[in-house]
Amino acid sequence: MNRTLYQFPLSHYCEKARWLLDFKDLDYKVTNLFPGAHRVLTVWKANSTTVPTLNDGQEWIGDSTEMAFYLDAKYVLRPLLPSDPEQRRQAIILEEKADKAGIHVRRWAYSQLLATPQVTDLLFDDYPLIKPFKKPLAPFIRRGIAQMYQVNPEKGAQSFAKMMMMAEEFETVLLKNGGRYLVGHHLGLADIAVASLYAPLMTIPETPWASLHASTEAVQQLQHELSARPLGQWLLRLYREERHARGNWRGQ
Ligand SMILES: N[C@@H](CCC(=O)N[C@@H](CS)C(=O)NCC(=O)O)C(=O)O
Repeated sequence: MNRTLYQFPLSHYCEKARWLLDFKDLDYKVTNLFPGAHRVLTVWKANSTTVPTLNDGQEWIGDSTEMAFYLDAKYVLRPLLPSDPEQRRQAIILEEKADKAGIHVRRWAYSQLLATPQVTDLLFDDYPLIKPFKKPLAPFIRRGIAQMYQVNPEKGAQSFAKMMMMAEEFETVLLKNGGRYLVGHHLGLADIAVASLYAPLMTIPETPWASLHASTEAVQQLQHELSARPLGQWLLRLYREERHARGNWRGQ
């Protein structure tokens, strides 16, 4: 197999990329890059500063949205985007919004959880060469993450408001479309983007974030609230019924 997804195990954009590949029924290897050092490879090969980065044969793609377009163009079975032009347009708009919401989900979640031992474990435990240095390195990595993603209580509160406002928008679209999918009558790019980018807020078995549920009161409270709402119930259903993971999020 000549297809590798480079990732951080904890990243929800990487979950989105894994789900895109799984949806397409493609085999792939998952390789973890360490935050910071990842740029050596991603900038060199894909001209991108972020993961997920996909290497598919001769091709390198350094962004999850570009990956979706690339995969749909190259592997035409099981389309991620609808063929109807209006639905296609809607799906692309929703996907872009989901990517923006993902930034707020990440900032809020880190503002609640960055200091917890569970997050430290998730940041280090899948890197056998670095794990032995977890204790001395953890404060530097936490500081780097806080700086890079502007994680602080004030920004966290703003992000909470934004991600909830966007959740409401997605929920309205979902309910208008019958409650099963965001666009049309099949799982597609918009669903995968929204579900994976909000997934860290829920307790979903076999995802990187399953261990975080009991971490803080605010997270528990939000999970409780989301689980009682259509969007949360939809997200849990998608994971239960339509997330057929082939690759292992832990990578190697
Ligand atoms: N627009 C990008 C966003 C990906 C992204 O934000 N990745 C984060 C991890 S969640 C990353 O690589 N951060 C490291 C960095 O910016 O140096 C995509 O959809 O692929």
